[in-house]
Amino acid sequence: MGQIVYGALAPHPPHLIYADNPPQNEPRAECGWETLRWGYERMRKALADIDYDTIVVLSPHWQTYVGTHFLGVPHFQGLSVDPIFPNLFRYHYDLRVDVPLAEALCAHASEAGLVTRMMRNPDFRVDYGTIISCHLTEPGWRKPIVSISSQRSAAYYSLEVMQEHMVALGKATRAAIEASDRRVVLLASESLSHRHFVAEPDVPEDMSAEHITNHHQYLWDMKLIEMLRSGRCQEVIDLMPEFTEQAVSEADSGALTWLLAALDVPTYGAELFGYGTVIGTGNAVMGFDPAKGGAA
Ligand code: 2X7
Ligand code: FE2
Repeated sequence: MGQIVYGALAPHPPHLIYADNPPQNEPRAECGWETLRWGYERMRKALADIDYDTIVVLSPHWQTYVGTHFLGVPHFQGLSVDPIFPNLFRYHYDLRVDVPLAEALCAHASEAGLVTRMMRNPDFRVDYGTIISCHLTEPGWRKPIVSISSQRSAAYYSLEVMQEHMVALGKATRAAIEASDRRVVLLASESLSHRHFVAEPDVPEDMSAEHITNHHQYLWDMKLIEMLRSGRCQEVIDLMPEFTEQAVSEADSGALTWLLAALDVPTYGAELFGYGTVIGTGNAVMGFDPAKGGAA
């Protein structure tokens, strides 16, 4: 029987790749955003002790307006350029997809009443949210992935409709994985508060310019982190529409709601590996370990 062996909040600011200087990325940096990069390092250490087959990620930067889509081609290769930060992120990706698991997820979601589609275009450009969260979680790309689009029901209908869809998608994700033979790590690829500056310093990695955009956003980030750390995940789901609106959060993608629902709404705490701001947005790297019941 398959199993979800780990679930993480795994934000995807391109700045973290830029500052890490991996060979796949063209621009080079001196330093920057260490609290988050070291946070990912700690999460990778935690994952090193866990045996898993596939990473399943939901990203805000693959946006679909009619239903939820799943990558459905075994191999993708290309150049991903961040449209806002082409100076920081020009990344040559080469990744494998666990197509049978993607098809199982798609079928289960469809049976649950969601509109779904497999994405079979071999020339499709994989979104940078998927690439960055997967790279920072497993820089060796040794595991195949399943990438799930963000259905923009929050924008098209309302945050409440998004919540209903994502809870259903989370439950379907769990059921599909349990019916498979895969051990899976789930990633919700998103920032928490997401109000950002509209200009960057001359030296992008100049950390004297980096801080949260305002106190209000910081308070929301700390509130969410504290609730996740103490396993108050149903409260997080209940608060999500208000949080998303007030903190202009990337949770409008549905990624965090999906993650919590797929983990069966944990009552144990997530471990906080790191928190930091990126061009004013709030980002936390956090992991739920169902086997340990969470060690906050
Ligand atoms: O997509 C992003 C993000 N989520 C956070 C910060 C900066 C840039 O891009
Ligand atoms: Fe983003």
